[in-house]
Amino acid sequence: MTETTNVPYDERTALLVVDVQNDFADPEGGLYVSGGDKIIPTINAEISRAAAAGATIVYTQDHHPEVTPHFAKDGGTWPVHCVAGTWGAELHPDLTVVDAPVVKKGTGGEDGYSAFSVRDPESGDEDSTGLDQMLRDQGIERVVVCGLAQDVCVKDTTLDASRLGYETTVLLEATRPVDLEPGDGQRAVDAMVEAGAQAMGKG
Ligand code: VGL
Ligand code: ZN
Repeated sequence: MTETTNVPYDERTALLVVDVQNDFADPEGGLYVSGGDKIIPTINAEISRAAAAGATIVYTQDHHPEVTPHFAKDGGTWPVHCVAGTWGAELHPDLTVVDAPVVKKGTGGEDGYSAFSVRDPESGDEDSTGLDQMLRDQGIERVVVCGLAQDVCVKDTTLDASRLGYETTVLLEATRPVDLEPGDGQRAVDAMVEAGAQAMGKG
């Protein structure tokens, strides 16, 4: 049975569906997050409840050039993933995609961990993705975060949302961690809660 949450969606709420892309959510993907495929039905149920309530829905897509200091082969941290124009960068085919904005992050070679901001891994310069302004223009006050990965992009998106003043909820049933180091997923939950976000459900 597909789990659903009891998050109350309304016109002032935005559901952020973070990086549900083949490289993270397909076992054949370049940076597969264990269980990433299993949460898609739960995410789809949230999307349908959010859409029915008139909430705003925003998808994000990790979107890297072939060469970027984000990748281990170029001096960074991660195996190659979500290269623009490849299968791995596409949203997972099982994800319900409604007519809604898609925020691409990392396109210029930056680390794009948060849906709200990107950061140059060498200079540390930060830049906005424009999402905060988009949500403010629509009168959004509450943000609900789901997707991948719990200890990377979901975490940074949730921390930013909370810092930017949104009433923020992360859906633990609809996210999974990379756990590069054992315990990263739980530490991410602790950090999100510490920042004032509500963690809903059991991961
Ligand atoms: C992500 C690692 C590297 C994510 C993106 O979407 O959580 N993780 N790039
Ligand atoms: Zn990435």
